[in-house]
Amino acid sequence: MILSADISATIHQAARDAGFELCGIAPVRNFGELQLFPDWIAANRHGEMKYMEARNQAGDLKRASLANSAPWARSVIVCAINYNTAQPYSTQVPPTEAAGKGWISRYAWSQEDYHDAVLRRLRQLESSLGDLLSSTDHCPPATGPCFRSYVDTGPFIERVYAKYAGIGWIGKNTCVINQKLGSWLFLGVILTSLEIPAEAAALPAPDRCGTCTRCIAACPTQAIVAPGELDARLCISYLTIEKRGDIPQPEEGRKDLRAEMGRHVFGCDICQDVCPWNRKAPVTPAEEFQPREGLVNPPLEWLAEMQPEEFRETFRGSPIRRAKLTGLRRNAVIAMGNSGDKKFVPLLKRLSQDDDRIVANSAEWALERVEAQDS
Ligand code: B12
Ligand code: SF4
Ligand code: SF4
Repeated sequence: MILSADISATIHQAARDAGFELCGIAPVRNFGELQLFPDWIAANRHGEMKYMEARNQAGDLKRASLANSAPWARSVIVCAINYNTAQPYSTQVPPTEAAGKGWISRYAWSQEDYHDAVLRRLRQLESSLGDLLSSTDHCPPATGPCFRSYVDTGPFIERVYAKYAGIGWIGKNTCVINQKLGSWLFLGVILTSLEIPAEAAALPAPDRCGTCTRCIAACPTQAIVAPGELDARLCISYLTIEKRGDIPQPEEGRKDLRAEMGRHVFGCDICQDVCPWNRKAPVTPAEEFQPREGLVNPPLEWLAEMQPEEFRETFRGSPIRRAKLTGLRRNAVIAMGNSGDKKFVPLLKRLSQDDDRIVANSAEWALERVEAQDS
């Protein structure tokens, strides 16, 4: 039989064996950060991400507390894996190399979709823990599910549990940052009905942002409205990945979001690129996170003209499918407008007649923008 004090060490070792760099265990509590969530939703900061509004039968927001979404859970095992690769940061690409090219964020150019890559490892961890613990009195079969693994899809805010599991602190850019590894980390979470003894749980990592505000200053859309508080509706990551339809036209007193998207075609890394804790971030040897050919600085014409079959082929098993073909083409067309490069004029003229109304609308905007540039 495994003694309580050994469980934490057993879990950490099994996580390392499954390929995670970091692992920690958080207790289930109503942490202060979770209490900010209902106001965040009430302020509509989640935009069109309606799944974040999910409520349980009692009408409580699921993500606000595990008591609302998984009342059987007693502890949260949080694992993290480094996905950084030996590629330049978006803020470091020389203008000559960036010209006419888009930017796909670091997490998304990978060989394998991170959801699959992380879930595979979580399942391995789950199964070794199941084997190790099933014979002990910690996990009697009658108590129902002992482990449930999630990457992104669980109805809870992973980063809050990552903080209390000691993985890292939540930076002013809202990302979890580890002192040694930086923030290029995917999180994977296993909820468990196992009561892991409090003394074995890690302490929350101390906040090491200090007086730095680089991420806030560098964000092109001012989406970080206060330290640690993001208005997703302004975030380029949201606009390029989650936002369906047209990118909204400028509101009173605000700059044009399309113009601020720059050359981003999927996601955005700026607030992490400028973070001093990523200056010496190590790179991963994991094959599945290495970039697919053609996805670092991809040519904008290629993306803007992509057809359904090529989209399916190119992005099979890639998180980029989430933007859908329309979204990716829309983003590429907007990036052409932002390039100011007149070589795109003939293509933009053609695309302004595209059958896809969203692409056509964006092309009209881009055409106007390119033509307005001084020759
Ligand atoms: C929805 C979502 C998004 C949305 C919204 C992001 C956001 N900040 O909320 C969008 C599409 C914009 C997005 C973008 C990105 N995402 Co995302 N995303 C998620 C997802 C699915 C849910 C996050 C969530 O619940 N947000 C809700 C808000 C309220 O949470 P939060 O910002 O963390 O909120 C806390 C603070 O804001 C604070 N707070 C709230 N109000 C206030 C007010 C004040 C005054 C203060 C001080 C604090 C404060 O308390 C909050 C908790 O209530 C998670 C996976 C998961 N299930 O958790 C991945 C996740 C957070 N994303 C991830 C990644 C990698 C990204 C991107 C880097 C991808 C990219 N390159 O484009 C960017 C990063 C942008 C950024 N700066 O956050 C990783 C983060 C890993 C890490 N190291 O932190 C996660 C954990 C996925 C994973 N499994 O690895 N994402
Ligand atoms: S991901 Fe980009 S747009 Fe979003 S908060 Fe960070 S810098 Fe701003
Ligand atoms: S850039 Fe500075 S303020 Fe922003 S997350 Fe990194 S250390 Fe914190």
